[in-house]
Amino acid sequence: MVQLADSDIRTREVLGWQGVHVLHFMGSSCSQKLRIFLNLKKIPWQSHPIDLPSNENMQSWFLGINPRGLVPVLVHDGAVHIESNDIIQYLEERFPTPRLIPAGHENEVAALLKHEDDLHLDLRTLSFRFVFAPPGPPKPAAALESYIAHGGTVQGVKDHEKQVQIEFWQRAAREGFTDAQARASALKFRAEFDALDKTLAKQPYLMGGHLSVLDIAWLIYEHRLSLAGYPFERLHPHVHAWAERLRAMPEFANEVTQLRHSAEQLDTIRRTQFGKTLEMIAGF
Ligand SMILES: N[C@@H](CCC(=O)N[C@@H](CS)C(=O)NCC(=O)O)C(=O)O
Repeated sequence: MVQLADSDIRTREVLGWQGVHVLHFMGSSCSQKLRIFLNLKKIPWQSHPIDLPSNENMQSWFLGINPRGLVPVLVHDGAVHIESNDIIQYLEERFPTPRLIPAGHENEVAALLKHEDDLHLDLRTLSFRFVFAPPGPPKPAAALESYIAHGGTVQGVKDHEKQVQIEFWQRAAREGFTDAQARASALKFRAEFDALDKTLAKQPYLMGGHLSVLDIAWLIYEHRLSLAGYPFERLHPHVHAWAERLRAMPEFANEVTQLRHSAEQLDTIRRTQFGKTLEMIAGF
């Protein structure tokens, strides 16, 4: 679990926040995952929107709460928790009903969520290439400089994960999101969703007969990749049917229907992205 140490937290006002507070962004996939979890659990929470497109997450107020500069962040009774999957596992312990991690499967679920999180930068690559499609570098140099200069620690030590983020944005500024990167990321997801499709051919949810956090986590990926033009219905029909069922539930629908672009804009981005769609680049 990543609960920050007192010395990591420079924005001291959050230490006085009582109850469940979430710093998040409407269109962020990890924030959507956490909000769906909170909806299903019916946990009351206070919202603190952080505007990623204007790089609010790279300014010192937010970096004083999460030195990684990432959303979502949970502040629970003055304790700061980062990393969406850790936040979810922490809240599952504190608010055990309804169960979204089956009893006795905590370690297995933790490993499966870690595997899902390891694909996050691949999701980001495909999102920036096919969904957000910014005309220039995704992070302006000034925002990136502020982020780098801030420093900060996680659990008292200099943070390796922040360096990973810096390198991701620096590379994006240098090279953009190339065909080769997009193809490699798409192929990773194809292998994952091939396996999930086999599972969902046999059972209604990823862990069997009941909805779990794994359904939430993978639905979020499926949803974003659908927006990027990934052909789920053709390649993974059971995943497609499962996703349609989940998206029809209000706890999911409220979080995934709001987009930064209209459907028409998305379609235009998809078709005009250097003249190439995800399907063409990945060879799907
Ligand atoms: N492993 C992290 C990943 C969090 C993450 O990358 N969040 C994205 C939004 S989905 C973010 O804050 N990006 C910062 C940015 O776009 O500047 C988690 O699960 O919380």
